[in-house]
Amino acid sequence: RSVGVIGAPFSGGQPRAGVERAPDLIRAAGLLTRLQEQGYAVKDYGNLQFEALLDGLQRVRSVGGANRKLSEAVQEVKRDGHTCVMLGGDHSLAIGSVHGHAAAVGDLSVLWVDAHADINTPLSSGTGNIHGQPMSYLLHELRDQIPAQPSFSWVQPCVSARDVVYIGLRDVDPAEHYLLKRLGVKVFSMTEVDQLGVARVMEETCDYLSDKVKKPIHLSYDVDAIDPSVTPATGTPVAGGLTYREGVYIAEHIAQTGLLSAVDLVEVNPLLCGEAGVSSTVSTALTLLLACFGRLRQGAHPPAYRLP
Ligand code: DIR
Ligand code: MN
Ligand code: MN
Ligand code: MN
Repeated sequence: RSVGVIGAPFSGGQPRAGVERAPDLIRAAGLLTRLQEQGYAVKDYGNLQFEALLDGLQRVRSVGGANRKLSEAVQEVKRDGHTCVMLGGDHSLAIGSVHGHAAAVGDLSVLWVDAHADINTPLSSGTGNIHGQPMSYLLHELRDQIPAQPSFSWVQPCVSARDVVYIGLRDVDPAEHYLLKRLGVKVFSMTEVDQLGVARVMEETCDYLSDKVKKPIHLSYDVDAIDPSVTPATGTPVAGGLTYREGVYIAEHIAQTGLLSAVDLVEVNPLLCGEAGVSSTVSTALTLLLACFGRLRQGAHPPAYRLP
């Protein structure tokens, strides 16, 4: 029962500055001590330092370089035997995080909790922002859709479409919708959350992911999955998101599988709203992470507890 925390203060996968400040904010909210109080040994691997590169508008070289570094760091955390927590930064960092995780442990299940599918290819993307594309770099099935880019030559696709589940989608581009349907990816959009309720969504998610072999789970949690009334401090908020309670339930349920092997918490940007909104967003991010590591809302006590 140990956690390794990596800070990845990187914003080059999208145009809004500020998201690089999130790792320190989430630590300052008490992540490390709270995890220790939950019974985990915690090792903080610190913040990665990314080189400033001369780069084009979409910062392909910066994003490639940052993710290469992150992949190495995640491999180290996994080889040290910890569950990995990657504090972003923007969601382009999932390329390095999932890649490093798979390089260290082999086949993975990926649970992607997000308002967005982040499966645009470099050619299908309307914005060019790489935080809207990480899944296309990771999927075996999309290998031939990724043009050769020197800064990404180190990336090998490492996830199969059948091992991916999405929850929370509500802003999906036409090309993304086409790809999700063509690849037969399991998706619980907000419509299915409304229809089934989050408890059944999580039952079906776990049944689906552990159908044959139980693979280690990579949870990639974009804070914009949660409704912007709760988490406004994010770059691409979309109305109609998960409630705080639904968001926490997803994390609680994944913790109970015992298969959680790496978590990304990304897209917290403190420069995009007022102080109250930032504080609500950061404390929600913290709560989600604590729930990933077994915190239950019913409370808890050590086995040897005695009344004072
Ligand atoms: C859009 C928005 N689909 C894009 N994606 C976002 O830029 O590709 N992802 N905001 O997080
Ligand atoms: Mn995302
Ligand atoms: Mn998103
Ligand atoms: Mn289950």
